[in-house]
Amino acid sequence: MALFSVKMRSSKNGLHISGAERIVPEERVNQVVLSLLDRARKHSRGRPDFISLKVEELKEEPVYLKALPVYEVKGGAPTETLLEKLFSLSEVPVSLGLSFYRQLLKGISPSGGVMRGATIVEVPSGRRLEPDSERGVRVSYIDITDEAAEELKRTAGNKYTENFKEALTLSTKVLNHPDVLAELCISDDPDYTTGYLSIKNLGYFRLFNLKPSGLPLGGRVFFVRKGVDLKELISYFETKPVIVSSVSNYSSVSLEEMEDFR
Ligand code: WAQ
Ligand code: MG
Repeated sequence: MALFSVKMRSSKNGLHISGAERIVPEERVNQVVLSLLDRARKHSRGRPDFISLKVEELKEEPVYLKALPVYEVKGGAPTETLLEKLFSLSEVPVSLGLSFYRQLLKGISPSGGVMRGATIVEVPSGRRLEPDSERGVRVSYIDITDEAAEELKRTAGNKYTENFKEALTLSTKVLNHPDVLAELCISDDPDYTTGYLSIKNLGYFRLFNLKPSGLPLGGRVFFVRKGVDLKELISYFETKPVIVSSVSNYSSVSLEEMEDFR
């Protein structure tokens, strides 16, 4: 059965309000178009005056992936201490990781704001590789099956959010590329203070209070190996269809317990 990509984005007075995408079989396209339309109209950031819906048949078979294992990082230590520990478990030098964390909180685009996409950072040089640093690189053609989403809801319990589901889906695609070493993400939503650091071969570490409440800044950093084929990498992010079809474990970990990952 043919699969279709359905994408929605909305804006008001030219300013972005929301966006979402699904990958579904042909028979569910009508239903999904309506639900995305509904979602666009009811968004908390305002009533849009422009909604774009795009329906497109997939030209390529999707890759089906198991979601990254999720670890809630227990608090009790300063955020930078937790990040330092996590970066020390990755191939990203701690000082480089922390420096990009601070840049995200200051506004990482050349004009000092948020980027629409992510920055790609070469390890260990710290060189930024994305062709357009104002916009960044957007990951697209991603979805999670209803069954996997239900299972994620069950395992995450009261820590489940839609933002979390979508971020885990995106990060599972990103970390699946062999040259991606880690991804750091901070929401640009002023009230969404939970972010994450995903680390190759370890998983998705959820960090609460990664940014101060009220801050309208954030972004994503993809840390990649030196020598990566950049064109191939960007093409994978932008065009390869990926569906998360099962989940891994959901657990929590303290600063001390992180030593066990070494
Ligand atoms: N591809 C690449 N970068 C993106 C994309 C995309 N599709 N969408 C957003 N970004 C970048 C962009 O710079 C945004 O400013 C930034 O990421 C944050 O996007 O476990 O809500 O949609 O609960 O605000 C994390 C969930 C939620 C943590 C992240 O991101 C958890 C979130 P937002
Ligand atoms: Mg946002």
